[in-house]
Amino acid sequence: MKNQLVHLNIKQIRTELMRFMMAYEFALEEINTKINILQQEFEYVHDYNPIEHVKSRVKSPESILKKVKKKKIPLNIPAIQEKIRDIAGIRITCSFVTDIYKIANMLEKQKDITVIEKKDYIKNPKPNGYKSLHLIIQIPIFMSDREENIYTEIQIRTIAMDFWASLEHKIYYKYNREIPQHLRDELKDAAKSANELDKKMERIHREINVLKEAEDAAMVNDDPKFPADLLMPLLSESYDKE
Ligand code: 0O2
Repeated sequence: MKNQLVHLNIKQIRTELMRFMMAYEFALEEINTKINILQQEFEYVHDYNPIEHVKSRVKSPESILKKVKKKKIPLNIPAIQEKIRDIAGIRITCSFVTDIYKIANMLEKQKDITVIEKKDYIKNPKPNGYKSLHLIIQIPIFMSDREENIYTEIQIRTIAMDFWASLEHKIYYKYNREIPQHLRDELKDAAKSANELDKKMERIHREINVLKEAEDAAMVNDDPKFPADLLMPLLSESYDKE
């Protein structure tokens, strides 16, 4: 009888743990779908893709437990859900800095996303040179018998910022969090170069855009798939009133 009870409890705990982890997977699926839609629509309307790539991950149980210990969080599911807000994480890499804010703004405006916290390490970089826009959001997940609001961390950065952060992350762990001063200086210098590259690339992009817009405007009247004279009524006032 006692054995049966222990077995039952272990089964219950296992089910709860599975549900706990699955909720984060579902949150990531929801957000990935949102990003995918934004990406496709943006590309169609603006003829360019502001997102280079997207990576997502659920923190491993080992990393969660490490953080629980480090932050002295009580070892129970509700406390962990409330206090560790980056169990689900998404990293969006954009082409240009302006795209970062556009993407953040498009996500923030969605009705089912609640922004809990925003850290702008682009306007206020970390002392080591780290740059990125971080959003902690909550998104509802609907399961068979419950609805849960799941915290997710979204990091948005440029390719140059991402390149810098990945290298710094490797060095940080290689030196067990104590990076020698000369490497810290080099990293700071590299962060400055990455920043200059971002600015230069954005300038070039803007210049090309002006040329492209002029070309598009000239071409639009000649597109046989969308004959301007037939489509004009769609935009006219009389059509709006009908
Ligand atoms: P990992 O291994 O990437 O998951 P928190 O500890 O998250 O509750 P914190 O540190 O105030 O609170 O959060 P912050 O500043 O928003 O940083 C969260 C995440 O941003 C980090 O997660 C890193 O992924 C990234 N990050 C922040 N600062 C740096 C930095 O200086 N260099 C690099 N390379 N990444 C950074 P984790 O959990 O620390 O690490």
